[in-house]
Amino acid sequence: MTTAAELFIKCLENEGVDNIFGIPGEENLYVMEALRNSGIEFITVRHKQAAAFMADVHGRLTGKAGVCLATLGPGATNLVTGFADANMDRSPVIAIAGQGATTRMHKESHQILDLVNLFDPISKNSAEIADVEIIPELVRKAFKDAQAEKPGGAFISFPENIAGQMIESDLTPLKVQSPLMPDAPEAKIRQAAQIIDAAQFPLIMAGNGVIRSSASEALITFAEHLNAPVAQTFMAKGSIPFSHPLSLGSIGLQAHDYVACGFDRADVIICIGYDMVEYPPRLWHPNKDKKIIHIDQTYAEVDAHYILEAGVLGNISNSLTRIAACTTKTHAGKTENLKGIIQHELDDYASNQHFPLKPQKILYDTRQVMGDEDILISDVGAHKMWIARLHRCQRPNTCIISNGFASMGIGVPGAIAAKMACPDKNVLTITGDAGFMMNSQEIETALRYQIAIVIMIWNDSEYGLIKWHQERRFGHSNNISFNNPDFVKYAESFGAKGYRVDTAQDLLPTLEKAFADNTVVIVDVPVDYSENMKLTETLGQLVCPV
Ligand SMILES: Cc1ncc(C[n+]2csc(CCOP(=O)(O)OP(=O)(O)O)c2C)c(N)n1
Repeated sequence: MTTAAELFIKCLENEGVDNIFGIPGEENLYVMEALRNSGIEFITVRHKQAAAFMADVHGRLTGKAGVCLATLGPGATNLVTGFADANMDRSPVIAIAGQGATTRMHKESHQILDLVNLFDPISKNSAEIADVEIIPELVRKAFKDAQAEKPGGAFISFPENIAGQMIESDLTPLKVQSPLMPDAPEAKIRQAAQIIDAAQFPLIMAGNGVIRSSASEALITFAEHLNAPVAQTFMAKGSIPFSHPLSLGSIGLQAHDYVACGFDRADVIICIGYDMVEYPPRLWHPNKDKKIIHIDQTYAEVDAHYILEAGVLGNISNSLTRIAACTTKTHAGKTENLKGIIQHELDDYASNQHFPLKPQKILYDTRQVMGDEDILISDVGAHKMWIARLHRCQRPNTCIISNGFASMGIGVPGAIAAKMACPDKNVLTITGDAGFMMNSQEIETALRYQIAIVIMIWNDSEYGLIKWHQERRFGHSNNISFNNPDFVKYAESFGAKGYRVDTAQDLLPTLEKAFADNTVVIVDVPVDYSENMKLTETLGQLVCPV
């Protein structure tokens, strides 16, 4: 005889879960007890929001659902932001919350809240284990829904009286069947090829779906075959190496960036794994004058600025290979001007000695220290915009940016999950000082589990991105300043290491030392955000090179 909680944990093992991020609570005592005898490691964290962000980044990097756990009421509500972030960033995540006994859920009762309804609008599937009999089905369905394209969140509420029930029947986990994405119909492949052959300047926009479906190699071959330039959304950075001659860089800054110039000239845009949650079509297709080809595993969202000339649904790599085989024309490519400007911008700052440091200089040096396979996790703020534009990302899944829900606070927990998933890689998070303080408590978690990460804080004592927006809109800013702790002492108080960068030439050796320390290290970098408005002015006056 086993408990329902033991069966539940067996079902998680059956799904290949190796760790759960969370905080134990009174209503999941049976689940915690069942975990003791399982092969699953429970990572005890300091805030449930961080647990959800960890599951989020785990899901994004591995393609397998990350799992987080909390208790009922306030424990579950604490999961919400990180879970919503995963759901909208299309990362597979399972959130499990304890719940009060079913005998008290129909009335006002201590800490009871309708969790299934709370999570419903922020998940693909939200359900309660109302009976032990349904555990194998419910768990299989949660994982299947979370991991199917487009991936997202599944929520499971587990009432404590059900979790503790003894099971006499022979309930066992259901067989896991991985769905195979079918190939696109031939007629659609030919239609797309004809449109591309007839194009003057086809341009490829790669989205996160390329990375999720491991289609990077097929994308590169496709672009080379067509000799067509490739822009990437923030979440598709690395789908083609920055150094590739056909790579335009990242698109998504809500202004007329250099990369957008490629869009102005293009008559056909080939969107591959593109997700408009990242970058709305009206920003890159304001005049509705281009032909759009949608190549993805799911059908396109409806948008007045995203009316398709052709939709090719199916396995992305297979579609790209077959479309390329049907095309006969090689195109102009011709991206040197655009690419050159961005590379120039970086090179110009390579030996900039200004203090506080310029964002361009920080990102130049960061790339010098990080190997192509090392992972950078961005938090959310002005620093994210600079990372998206200027971080030269070479490989898929080596620059993680949240750009669907785009929640601050992902940096530190995200870095912890990334290092756990990829222990052989160096992991750096770049975070604003505000976003850092939202989940800085997880430094203790990282130290306790001996997870070595480097946390670089861009220190401006302000909500930098909001100041940027206020100045752009109104010419002044208000209510965006705050004071910071001494970040070096803060790090040391946890038993971590802390370094402050006092001159521009300090940064490179400090970063090298930080990675060599092989522990949790904070690097406090004063940043000169006067560059933000300068960038706005430059982009405002931008005339696209022809
Ligand atoms: C949880 C959350 N709250 C608020 C926002 C809105 N927001 C986006 S960036 C930002 C300021 C970020 O400041 P900081 O972390 O210091 O980074 P910086 O912009 O200075 O680089 C705010 C308030 C958000 N995206 N997520």
